[in-house]
Amino acid sequence: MSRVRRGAAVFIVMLAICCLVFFGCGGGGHKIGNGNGDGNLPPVADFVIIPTSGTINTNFQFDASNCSDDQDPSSLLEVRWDFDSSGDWTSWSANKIAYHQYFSEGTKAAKLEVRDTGGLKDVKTKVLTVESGVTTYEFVMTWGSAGTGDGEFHYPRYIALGDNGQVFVSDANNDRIQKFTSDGVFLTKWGSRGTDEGQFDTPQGIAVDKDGNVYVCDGGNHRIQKFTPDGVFLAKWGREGKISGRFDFPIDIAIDSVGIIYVADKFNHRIQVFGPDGTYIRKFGSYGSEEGQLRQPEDVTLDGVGNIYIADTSNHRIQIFQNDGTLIRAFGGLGSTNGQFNIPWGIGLDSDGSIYVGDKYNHRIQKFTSDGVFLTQWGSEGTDDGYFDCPKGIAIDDNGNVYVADMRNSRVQVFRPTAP
Ligand SMILES: [Ca+2]
Ligand SMILES: [Ca+2]
Repeated sequence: MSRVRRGAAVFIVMLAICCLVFFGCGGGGHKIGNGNGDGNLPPVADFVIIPTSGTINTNFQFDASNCSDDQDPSSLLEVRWDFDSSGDWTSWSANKIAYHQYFSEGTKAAKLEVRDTGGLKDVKTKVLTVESGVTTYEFVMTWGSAGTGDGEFHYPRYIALGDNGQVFVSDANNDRIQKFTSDGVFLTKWGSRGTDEGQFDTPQGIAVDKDGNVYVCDGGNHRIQKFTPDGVFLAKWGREGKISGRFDFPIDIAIDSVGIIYVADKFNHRIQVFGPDGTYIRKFGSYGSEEGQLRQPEDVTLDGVGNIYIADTSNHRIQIFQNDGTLIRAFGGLGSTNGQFNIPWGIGLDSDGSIYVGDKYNHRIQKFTSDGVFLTQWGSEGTDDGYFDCPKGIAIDDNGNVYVADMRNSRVQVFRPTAP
């Protein structure tokens, strides 16, 4: 056989093999099988993501129930997931529903792989966007200006909200309490400079009990005074001193659901606890910078389960205690970056347990999770709407609106949360 004819024969054999592969195994060219001769086809991967977009708080549901196959019912197909295309796959499972939460914002490429009982596979990728989900705050309204008239202030310090949304403000350097509607309409006022019942020396923290009665820290008189919702004097207790039950400038007050009263006793560097009638019960805290110690605490606030949040002001931190005085956690430190403070001296808690802090010389409000993780902050020094000059007391209503005593601007400012 000549070299040419032998080459032609090889070519024909090769062509025959190609045809056999193409038509024999390919089933006439309209199907591609697995090579086992059973005609099995790969499954088709498909899935939906619910919701289609979300935040770092969203637990996304991934549903691959719509995967299909030529031979196997969906129940026999197995799936696995790589939720962020990291190469880190879940285990194979016949369960078509999976859940995943993303802890960082950004665009994610979620991958599904499906396989049939013959081992044939298919992959599908879908892209979703995860937002940060952090609520921000926008200015709503302000009221007040420097002065002594109704609705005017001289260095307002603390704010408390009544059951019907009334806003009580300690107008400290005017030695009085003022009461407003939630829209800032002046309702009433009481108090003047002095030591008689119903008079004040720079009133500070305010608390409203379940009956609507108003407790006021009468700082310079080293006592607590109790009033009706309209300011009629009811009771008082305390005098200057270091022993239990006495005060050295009581500056903030909080009342729990059964009427137990907590007082931040500023220059005694402690929290004192009283019964509803002012009977001394116990105290905790001592001067120092170790964990659990206090230096000039200026705010005490309670959450719904009785934990105690303290602005440990001169230590530039927030400390959270259990009801028995055991420290849960401390966070903060002197500075101006997120999560640091320069004289934190006001605390607000919302119904979700988030913590708001009046950060005096950083002229801003900072918001944290109940675990003390920084969430957001707003404000800087100034006199325009939304700016602050030493923001102090904070109160949050049931709708998440944040009321701030903007001390050296002698006004109240209100902010509302905006959906992320
Ligand atoms: Ca198949
Ligand atoms: Ca408080």
